[in-house]
Amino acid sequence: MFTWGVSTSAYQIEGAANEGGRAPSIWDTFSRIPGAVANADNGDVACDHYHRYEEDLDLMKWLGVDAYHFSIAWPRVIPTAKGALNKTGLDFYDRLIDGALERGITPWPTLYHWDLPQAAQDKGGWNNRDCAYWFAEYAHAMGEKFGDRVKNWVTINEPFCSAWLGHLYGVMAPGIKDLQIGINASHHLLLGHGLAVDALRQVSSDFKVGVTLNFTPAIALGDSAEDLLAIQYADGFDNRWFADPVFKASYPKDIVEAFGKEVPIHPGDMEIISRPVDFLGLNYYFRQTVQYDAQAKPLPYKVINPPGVERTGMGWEVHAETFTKLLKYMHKEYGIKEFFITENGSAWDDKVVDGKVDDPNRVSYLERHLDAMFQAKAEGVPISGYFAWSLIDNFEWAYGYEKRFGLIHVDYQTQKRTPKSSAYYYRERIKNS
Ligand code: GCO
Repeated sequence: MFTWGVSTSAYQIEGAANEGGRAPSIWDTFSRIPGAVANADNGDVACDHYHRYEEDLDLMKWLGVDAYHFSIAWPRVIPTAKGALNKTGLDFYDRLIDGALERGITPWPTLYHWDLPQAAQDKGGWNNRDCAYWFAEYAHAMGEKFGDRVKNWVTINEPFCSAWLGHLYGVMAPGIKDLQIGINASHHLLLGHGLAVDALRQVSSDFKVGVTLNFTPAIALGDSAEDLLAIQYADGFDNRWFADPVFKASYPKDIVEAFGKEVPIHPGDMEIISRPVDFLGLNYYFRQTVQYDAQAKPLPYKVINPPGVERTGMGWEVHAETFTKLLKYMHKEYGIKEFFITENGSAWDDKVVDGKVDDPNRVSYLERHLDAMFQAKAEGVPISGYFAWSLIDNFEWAYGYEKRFGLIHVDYQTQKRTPKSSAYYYRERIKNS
C-alpha cells in the first residue's frame, strides 16, 4: 500500500512555547535576535496546534491521509536536554498519537526538526560531540515511551539546514557563522542520527527507522569545465556531504579537500553513521543554477538566478523533471531500498477571498511533482509514500509567517483554518489513487 501523508514540524506549528513545562529551544532564542526573522516573528503561538491538534487531526481525516509526519519537540519532553522527562510534554504527544490512531492515521514522528533545547546549546550544541549522545538518549526514551503505538521513526530532519544554515551561514538557529563549527555540527548531527538508529533498534526490532535528507540538484548555464566544477561542488556541499556518510560511510573527498579543514571523526564513527536504515526520507523542493566563482567561500561557486524561469514565492525554481531524475539517481547510486518522500511543496502569496483560498499555482506544483514521483516509481524506484509539506501554513523559519506552504490556510489573528484549492485537489488525488 502506498502511504499518503502530510508533514509539519513542532516549532513551526505547536505554539504554547511557555506552557506545560517546555523549555526554550535555540529557535526561541534566535527569533529574539533583532533582524534574524522577518517581521520579528517567532513560534510562541504559531498555529496553536498544541491546543488545536484535534481540529488539525480532523482536517487530516477529511483529507483522507494515511499518515501524519510531525516532529517531537525535544525541549518539551526533556527540557534540560538530558535527564528528566517532562510528563506534561509527553502527555501532549500521547494525546496527539492516540488522536491520530483513533482517526485511522499512522503517526510518523521525526525526533529532531531543528529545535534543540537551549540547555544543550549552552553546552556547545551540535559543535559539542556530547550532543550526539544526548540526542541518542532522548531517542531511546521516545522509543520506550511511544513505541507501543509508533513504529515509524525519522531520526534527524535535513542536517544540511541545521549544519550549514545554522552554523556556517548563520541564517537559522543558532546563528553561528563558522566553517569549522559547521563541519563539526554536521558530523555530530550525523553521529547523533547513527546513535539514534542503534538506540531505537535496542528498544524494538520492529521499528522502521530512517533519516530525512534534503536534496538540491544543480545545473549550470553551460557545460564548460568550470560549469562542471561548479555543479560538482554544489552537489558535494548540498547532497553528497550528507548522503555519502549515511550510505557510503565516508565524506566526499573532493569537498573535504576543498574545505581544507578537519572533520572531527573518531574511530568507529563512520560505521555508526552508516548503520543500515530502513528507508531514506527524501525532501525535494527545487533545483538550482550555479556558476563557478574562484573567489567564493567556502567553495568556488555561487548560486545564480537566471531570468525566464518559473519560480515559487520563495524564488525557488519549479522543476518537476528534476524530482524524477533525482529519485532514479539516488536509487541507482546509493542502492537505497525504500524511499518515503517526507517533504515536497511550495509557497505562494495566498489570499482569502469570500472565505475561499484559490491557489492554482500550488495545485499545479503538487500535480506535476506527484506525476514526477510516480514516473520514478513506474521506472522501478521503490517509493512507498508521499508526505506533502505542509498540512497548514506555519512559521517558515527566518521568513516568519510571510511564506505560506500549507494546503490549508491559517488566519493567524483568529487561528481559523481554511482548506485551499490544493487541499481539495490532494483529497481527490488520494481518493482516486
Ligand atoms: C524542511 C523544512 C521545513 C520547511 C520547508 C519549506 O525540512 O526543509 O523542514 O521546515 O518549512 O522545507 O522551506
